[in-house]
Amino acid sequence: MTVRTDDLGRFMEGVTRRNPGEPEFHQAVKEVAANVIPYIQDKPVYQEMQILERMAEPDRVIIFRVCWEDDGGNIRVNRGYRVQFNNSIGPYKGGIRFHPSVTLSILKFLGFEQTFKNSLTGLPMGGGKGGADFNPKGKSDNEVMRFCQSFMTELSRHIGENTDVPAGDIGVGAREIGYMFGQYKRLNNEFVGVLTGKGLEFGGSLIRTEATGYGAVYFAENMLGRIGDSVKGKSCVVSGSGNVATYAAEKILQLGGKVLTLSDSGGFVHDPDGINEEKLEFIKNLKQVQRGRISEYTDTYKNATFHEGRPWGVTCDVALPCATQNEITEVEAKLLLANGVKVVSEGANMPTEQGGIDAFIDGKILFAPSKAANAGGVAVSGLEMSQNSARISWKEDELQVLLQDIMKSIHDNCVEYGSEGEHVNYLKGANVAGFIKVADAMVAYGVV
Ligand code: NDP
Ligand code: 2IT
Repeated sequence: MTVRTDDLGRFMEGVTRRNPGEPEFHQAVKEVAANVIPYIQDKPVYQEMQILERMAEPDRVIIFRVCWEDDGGNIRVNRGYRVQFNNSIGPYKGGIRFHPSVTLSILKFLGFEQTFKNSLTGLPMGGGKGGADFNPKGKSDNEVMRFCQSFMTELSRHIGENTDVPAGDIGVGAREIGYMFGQYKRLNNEFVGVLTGKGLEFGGSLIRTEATGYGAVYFAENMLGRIGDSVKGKSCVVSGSGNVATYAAEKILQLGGKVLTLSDSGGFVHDPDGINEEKLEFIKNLKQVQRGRISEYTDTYKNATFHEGRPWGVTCDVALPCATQNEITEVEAKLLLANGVKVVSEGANMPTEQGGIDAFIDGKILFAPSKAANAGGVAVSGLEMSQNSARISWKEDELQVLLQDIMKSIHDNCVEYGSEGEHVNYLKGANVAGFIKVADAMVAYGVV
């Protein structure tokens, strides 16, 4: 069968028509389809069964009203969502995001990506994502609790340990998971592993908190290791200062790299002396306990400077975008390349715009796409599910080894499907390897 150059265009025309006004979703689907369509040209079964078309359609989308009362006694209304994207290889699995920017388009892109990412982990998990346009910033603990309880009152009807297992994402950490798990347990009168990222006292797994950031750095280390190099001695620019960013920074330090920046939505701090362990603890406390702003770092560390905007103009060997989607534009990607970046490992989901991805691929640097690089978080979520089902808890050293093994095997899988001569196109490798397992399961099920 010959490759038809208009196939991607025709496929995307259909996706765009059926999902109007959803630019992030179109972007995520196009990125995958650009690699999968050429791959399936000589595999008629996937074409006859319309596998890619079916994968681009969520199994179901649940949208609901979330009412809650603020501390002033005012009634507030938000919109909640759960996108159950694909459960071909396991229960729907994926995080919950609370951020004012949340839209259906963003959650559909995240659920679509999650399906491929979860497939890459090798664990039996389907793809899903949820959230709300609720802004936890500036809210009291009691307000966050009332919101989480109201959100879970509706969500609880649609999830379950064998159906759909949510976890955290932007704006949802240990505090929110605790409130939501408490409400699920109360409503259903059962103690089961229906959420991951739980506190250690109630079924959480060791190293789940660290896993996404650590995993993104392990992936970079694997890519560098393949060409006889390592993170040791490398200068690293990291964006974000939340869960993923701070543990990515921690692992860089453990591997002997230098962390030059961290950021939040207000801007970034650049510390030419390097953000060491002590400074990183200061930032974790500032952002996660005090819920302050990254700019306050320069009040204590006087050699550092604060800048509005994003950190991609700072010269580095390794860039780790760990904040949010589309935070590296084509112009910023070209700036990173011009300044000599050698590795980009995406801790956030879809942090690079398509033009930026094209620049990294053309530049033949080591570029790890998010669905491969940040899969360590959901992988340890999968291990948390296993521990909950068996009512056991594994030791930290066992989990550390499992996480490293999973990241290595995702890396090797990308090499298998993404090699182009000496060079590896990790984007192609991740998209094709993630596709195959889900596609084969869908073929086995027939038309469902
Ligand atoms: P957190 O809420 O812990 O931290 C998010 C960080 O990113 C904060 O520093 C926040 O700044 C910044 N940020 C959020 N939105 C924006 C924005 N629109 N513009 C600029 N900065 C922004 O979230 P996580 O660390 O958990 O998630 C970060 C990324 O990693 C997301 O893309 C998420 O989907 C992805 N991810 C997370 C996983 C996990 O296990 N938690 C797993 C895999 C991927 P501020 O404080 O100002 O809001
Ligand atoms: O994007 C992601 O992989 C996550 N937010 C984590 C999902 C999970 O179920 O642990």
